[in-house]
Amino acid sequence: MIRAFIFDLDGVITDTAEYHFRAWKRLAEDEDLIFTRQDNEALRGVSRRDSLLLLLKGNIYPEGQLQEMMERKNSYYLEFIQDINPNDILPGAIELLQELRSNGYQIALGSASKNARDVLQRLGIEEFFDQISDGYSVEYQKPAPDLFLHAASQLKLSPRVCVVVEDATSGIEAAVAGGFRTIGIGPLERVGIADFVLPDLSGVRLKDILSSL
Ligand code: B16
Ligand code: MG
Repeated sequence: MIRAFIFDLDGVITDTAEYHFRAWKRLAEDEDLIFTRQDNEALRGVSRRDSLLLLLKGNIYPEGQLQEMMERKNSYYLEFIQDINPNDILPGAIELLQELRSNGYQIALGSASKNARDVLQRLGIEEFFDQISDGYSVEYQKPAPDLFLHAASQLKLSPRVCVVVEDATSGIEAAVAGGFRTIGIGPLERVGIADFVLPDLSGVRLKDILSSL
């Protein structure tokens, strides 16, 4: 029996990936590094620190410089997300959240982002979430299962009765490792190991999910 849904944020509820890309791109330009949209795909769902390490392509930098670059990238990102508003919620997300709510399911957020609360607030959908697990909640980020386990334990539920909705390979791997049921959002080559794969949330109804898991 399913009792709760844990939603990823970027790529599932809203598309902040474009703003993350622009912010990393600007940092890369500052530092005379090459960073393409294709490089950005590997950063999907990956923490800020691990994203920076990928961008630096194995080159070693002192910790202080890494911290400064992460802060600079985040200041660019914060500039880009200033105008986020409820129109930026991806199709179908609100309808599904409403249906889950009215059917008594618990809802949590499981996002690697340290800006997740800010983004939820700008989207105007904080009230849907019983619990928020974000980039501050655990030390080890996806693909470690810790973030989703944190969300389940905050909800006081076993992973077996929670469904994780994720768009990143690292996120689905994290959920599988934690013993959750999974819905993958996106192409099969990215989220094919999920129990149920959907291109996006538009038109998705609770009964379709329950019959497919
Ligand atoms: P921040 P998600 C992830 O969000 C993004 O997909 C990823 O691109 C980003 O690096 C990560 O959050 C950390 O974000 O720099 O804001 O702390 O998909 O887990 O909702
Ligand atoms: Mg995501």
